[in-house]
Amino acid sequence: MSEGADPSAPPIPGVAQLGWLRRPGPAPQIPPGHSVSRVAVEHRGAYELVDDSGEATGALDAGVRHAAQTPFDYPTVGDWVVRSLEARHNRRVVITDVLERTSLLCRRAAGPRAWPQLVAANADVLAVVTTPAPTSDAPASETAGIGHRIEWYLTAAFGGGAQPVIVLNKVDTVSSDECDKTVDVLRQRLGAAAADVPILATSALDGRGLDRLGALASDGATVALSGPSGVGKSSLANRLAGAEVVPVAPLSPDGRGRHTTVRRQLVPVGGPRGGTLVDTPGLQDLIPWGGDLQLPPAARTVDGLVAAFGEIATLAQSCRFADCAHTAEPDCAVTAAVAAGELPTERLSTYLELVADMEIPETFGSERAPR
Ligand SMILES: Nc1nc2c(ncn2[C@@H]2O[C@H](COP(=O)(O)OP(=O)(O)OP(=O)(O)O)[C@@H](O)[C@H]2O)c(=O)[nH]1
Ligand SMILES: [Mg+2]
Ligand SMILES: [Zn+2]
Repeated sequence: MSEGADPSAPPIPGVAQLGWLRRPGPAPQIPPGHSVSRVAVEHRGAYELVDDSGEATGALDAGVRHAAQTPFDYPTVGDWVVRSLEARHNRRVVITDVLERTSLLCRRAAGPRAWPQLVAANADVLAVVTTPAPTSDAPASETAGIGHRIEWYLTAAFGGGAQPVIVLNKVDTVSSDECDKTVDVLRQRLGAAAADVPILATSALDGRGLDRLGALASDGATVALSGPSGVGKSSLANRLAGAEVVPVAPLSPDGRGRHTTVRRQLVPVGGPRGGTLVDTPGLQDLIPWGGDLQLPPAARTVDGLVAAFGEIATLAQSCRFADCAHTAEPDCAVTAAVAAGELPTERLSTYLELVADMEIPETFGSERAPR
């Protein structure tokens, strides 16, 4: 329990491992007959909750549901919620409040309409899982994992208040030279962000590097695992949990993932001094939500785009126009850097695509959530 909490109050069953002690600020007032739990799994209209006293299924209080305007008002995996101790309807406890988030990973859902999909709340770290070159003759930049736009994940993490790390999994499938080469390619690819983004080499098969990943998910910290299908997110979660908590399936014959994981799920790892992982379904690309994430100001210490594309942000200060789009404008310092070979073309094209995809129509927010 946080400092300043009433010592005579019943112990709040938000356990250290689930991250309750990491929450900043004073402990919230919990009404009598209620306690706090963390959302482990989200179903349509129901939530699997975990806390010290075990597991429960919760449903959103009707008043909270009616007041909800956008997807940000609904609980998501990783959220801390206030819930009734007693089950009321259909043996479900009632969720009466969603506590303020310390971070939020949010993507723009696929489809013609811009709509935010909350991926995980209160994650301290976003681990972007990828894989090294599967064969020695494949160029390192065209590997299964690195083909996706890794900077987009970093933008979502930085902008949502989570620390990104890159996890290069399946290093047992390549030589140590190939692994080193892939790490170098990744570092170059990340430009100025490379200094702020650790790269971990792991194998869920032989256990290499798992201590480093496990160390990130200790002392109540939450690590969300994201990345394309088949890179081994669920295998890493199971390995660190020491049990088959989430399903894993073989790759299809062409070496692609099968989208085995179909739901986001909190996976406690490492015992009482440990933390939690969030296993997520494979995503070929993650378009960060470009609108307001409704986080407290302290959670958004950096703008995601600036943090993920620092060298472009620096160059842009020398463009002639303050609102330069870095495409065909005269005296554009960014396109000039590309022409001079100082900024990789792919880095700028990834950036421009991202800026276009993150655009949010003005009308968002005035519509009701589609549930
Ligand atoms: N050689 C090797 N195989 C691995 C490793 N990690 C996972 N695999 C295998 O890769 C396949 C896919 O693993 P998953 O853990 O299901 O991958 P995922 O990222 O969770 O995939 P989705 O749930 O579809 O997003 C399985 O056959 C695993 O056994 C690893 O470190 N080395
Ligand atoms: Mg999986
Ligand atoms: Zn410019």
